[in-house]
Amino acid sequence: MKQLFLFFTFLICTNLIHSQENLPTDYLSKEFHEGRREAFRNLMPANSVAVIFSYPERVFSRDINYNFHQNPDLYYLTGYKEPDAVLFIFKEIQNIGADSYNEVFFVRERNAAREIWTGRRLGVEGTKAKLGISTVYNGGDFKDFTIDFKKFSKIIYDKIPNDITNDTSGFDLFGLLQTFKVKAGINQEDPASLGTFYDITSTLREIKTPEEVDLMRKSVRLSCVAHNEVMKAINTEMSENEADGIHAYIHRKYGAEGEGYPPIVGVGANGCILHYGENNSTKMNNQLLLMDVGSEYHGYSADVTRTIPANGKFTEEQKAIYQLVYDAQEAVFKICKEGTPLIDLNTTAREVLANGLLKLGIIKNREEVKIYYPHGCSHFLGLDVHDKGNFKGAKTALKENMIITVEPGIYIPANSNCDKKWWNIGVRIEDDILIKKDSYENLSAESPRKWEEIEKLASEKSTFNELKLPKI
Ligand SMILES: [Mn+2]
Repeated sequence: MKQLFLFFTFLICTNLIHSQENLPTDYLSKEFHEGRREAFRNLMPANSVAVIFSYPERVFSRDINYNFHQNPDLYYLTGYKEPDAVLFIFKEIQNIGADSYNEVFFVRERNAAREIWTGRRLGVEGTKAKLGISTVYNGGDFKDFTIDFKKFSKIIYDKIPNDITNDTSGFDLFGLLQTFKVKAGINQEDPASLGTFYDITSTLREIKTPEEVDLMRKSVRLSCVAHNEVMKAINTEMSENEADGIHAYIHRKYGAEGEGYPPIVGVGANGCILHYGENNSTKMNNQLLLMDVGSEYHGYSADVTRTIPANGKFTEEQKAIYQLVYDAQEAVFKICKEGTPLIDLNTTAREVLANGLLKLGIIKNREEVKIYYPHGCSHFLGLDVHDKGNFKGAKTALKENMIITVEPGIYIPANSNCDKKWWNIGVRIEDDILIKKDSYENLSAESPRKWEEIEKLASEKSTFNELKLPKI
């Protein structure tokens, strides 16, 4: 009987596994996610339970949602990519009746009718088979599931969103959150729980495992190919949106799901807006183009910025600012290794930029550097473009297998208090750096940074120059 049951389970699973063909084969393995859950459990205090919800779905247009993006913490711990789910990780083994487990995962129920409309669902059996989690139930089972939250010394959870839709089923994210709050007796978020959750996920995620480094390498490399192709394709008649589109095409050509953040593609004055996102200037003319664009590959975000002249040649002023930002970046690279305090990265960049701006006569005293360099030099990079990491002040130092950005910049908007020959020059150069014991590896080295090399690449032809489409 048991064999027969196993046979049918196998059939169902096989059916599920084969239900979608030609999927990528380089997703994180279930062993990776299992290892991360175990590492998470090791950092939990005694007699505690951690609760990790999926992200909410968000409306794009009336009854159409944005493409769903999973909560990176839940993805990291499970590989599950669907909404309406909640994971419980227990520090100790729980024995309820005949059942024994140290994690329980509630997922979206399979529903043939809904799946025709909104896509395949892994369901309970698929989650067990593909993600290797053994205790899995439908979200609808959570309400009657016995978890006595009062017996735990600590319940660890992340911020609870209060602006999500309620499909009234009781087992969408809204229903799961409500049920959790009632069961756990939570009326108000406990800052200590949020703090513990952040500390644990940051401690894990700030150090990349070899599997993660492989995916990061891929994400960053293919983003570099995209930057290089735009450098070749660029011309004064191109629109910001078209440059954005070339990035997007190349990302997808290499199998990336999309971009890790809204692309910043800004010419001239637009390049001086730090998080410019309209990308709607119809012509580049003879301006500088700042492109801060990175792919998301299997969850992992690249974050690469290149600044290039649309006509292929830097002016003297553009070159002077560009070289200064380049020098700042080089100075920071030199101290990229385990043990360097994180704040030294920004201090070093600011020092070089302040000296340079003084020399060019753009500022009168060192303090004014923050007018033209208003942001920091580095952030962690990974599943989130501004990835989680434990920054605890001046003593926090770089560690082996962290991945950070190094991204100095200078932005001189029109009407700045300097010679107007500098106006509307915005330059940022951003690379993705893997920290090693005594050195670093620049994962984005495939895209040129030296102004001479950029001009050389810009003089080459791109396959996109040959693309002929009808006029409309
Ligand atoms: Mn960045």
